[in-house]
Amino acid sequence: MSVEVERKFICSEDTLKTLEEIGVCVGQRQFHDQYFDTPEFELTLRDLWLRKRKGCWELKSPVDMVNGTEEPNGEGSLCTRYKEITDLPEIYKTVKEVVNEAVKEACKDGESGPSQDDDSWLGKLNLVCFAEFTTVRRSFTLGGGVQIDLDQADFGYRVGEIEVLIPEGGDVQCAQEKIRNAAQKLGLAGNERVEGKMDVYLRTYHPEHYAKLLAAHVF
Ligand code: V4E
Repeated sequence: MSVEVERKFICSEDTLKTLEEIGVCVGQRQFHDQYFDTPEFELTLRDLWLRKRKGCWELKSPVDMVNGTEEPNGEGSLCTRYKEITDLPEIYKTVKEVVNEAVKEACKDGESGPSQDDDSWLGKLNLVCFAEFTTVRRSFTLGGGVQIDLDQADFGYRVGEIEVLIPEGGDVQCAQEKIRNAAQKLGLAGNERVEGKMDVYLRTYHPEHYAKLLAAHVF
């Protein structure tokens, strides 16, 4: 399992020019994401993000700093850290643990577990699609395990992310340091949090869901 440490940024023309000078473009791809939750938002209110991308299931769950001594407004507060679970039985187990008791009970009998080509487990866990959009992504590498993605979502939002993948239990502070260096090279000055695609999607299309996540300090 890997942990994705990342910082989002708004890519100005100047930043793009610098990126094209100092980075290596490793390709462009397009993908469609579908995100799932219960009607009571039991997953997203816990900052759990279940999605299907290119036919594969992924669950992103937040990673806490063990000895987190982050200075406020430092790189740590700009970076998010999420564990990426891609093993479907593991995803199912994690999701089942957080959905409400009534649903859990209903799943107890004749439980066979999910399979990649059968999505009936979604209905059993009361999961419905609450967001779907397509992204065109251009990726660059800066070396040292630093990847930069420039995303254009089909609902009109553009955002960049600097990301470093580390193994679970790996050195988050080292990853944050690499991200800080990359941000400096790209001339990113601001210290304010930049919205992700989901923030903008929910704020625009599902303001009630968005308000609940804001109130729960997920966004
Ligand atoms: C973790 C998360 C969500 C799931 C989507 O994550 P994100 O990295 O924004 O999407 P994407 O398409 O870049 O995924 P990748 O290809 O890198 O795996 S939706 C909301 N969150 C939480 C979150 C947050 N609280 N704040 C910020 C700035 N981003 C994400």
